[in-house]
Amino acid sequence: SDFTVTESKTGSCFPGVVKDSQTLLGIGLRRKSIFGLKNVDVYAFGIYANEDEVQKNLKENHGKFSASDLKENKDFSEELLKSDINMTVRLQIVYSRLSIRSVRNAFEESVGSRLQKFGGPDNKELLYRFTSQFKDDMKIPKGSVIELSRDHGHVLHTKIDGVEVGSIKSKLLCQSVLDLYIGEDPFDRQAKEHIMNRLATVFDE
Ligand code: DAO
Ligand code: DAO
Repeated sequence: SDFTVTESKTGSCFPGVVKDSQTLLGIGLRRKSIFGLKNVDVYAFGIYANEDEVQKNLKENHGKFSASDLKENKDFSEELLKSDINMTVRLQIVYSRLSIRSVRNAFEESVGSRLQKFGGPDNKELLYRFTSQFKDDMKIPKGSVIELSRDHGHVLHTKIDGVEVGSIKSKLLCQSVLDLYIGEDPFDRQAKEHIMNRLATVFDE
């Protein structure tokens, strides 16, 4: 399966499959308002998981639901976030003036709020451990590909253009990063819906 999917607004291409037979479940767009004025497209993203693994791990609890029940089921996405199932978020940068400073700031805001939501207020150290992976002299021009992947044992690996820049073992961090895309208040609602529909079909098989 060497197909690719193109995000239509930005032209970003996503491979159909990444490592360990994780297949593309859905794509979306991360936008951000700058100066409280205009929304800019920052990156396109694709979310991946091995569907057999999802089925094996979650079917026991959710097998009794039909696919359409599952789409409405908040517990299902929460369980997926907390689980130890391998998942990958692939980001393709479309904003051409991204500085490491603005990545750090955005991350403190987006991931920081999730760390607080799931783990309480004492997570500055964890946030700092993550952001200190980004060095000030790193460049992330338009077209850069960043991969965040959760591997067994709740290890979050960060890769930039195929090169690993660091890994952190933390269930809370993994859950918080995935929450941005498939949690309660996702960056791209339509993308989340699409991903959940796709996973629901796994349970019909
Ligand atoms: O130039 O300060 C600015 C505005 C750009 C907004 C950038 C948001 C960064 C979002 C996180 C990107 C993670 C790769
Ligand atoms: O979109 O708000 C957001 C956060 C997304 C997580 C991005 C982490 C990417 C880290 C890349 C560092 C590049 C030097």
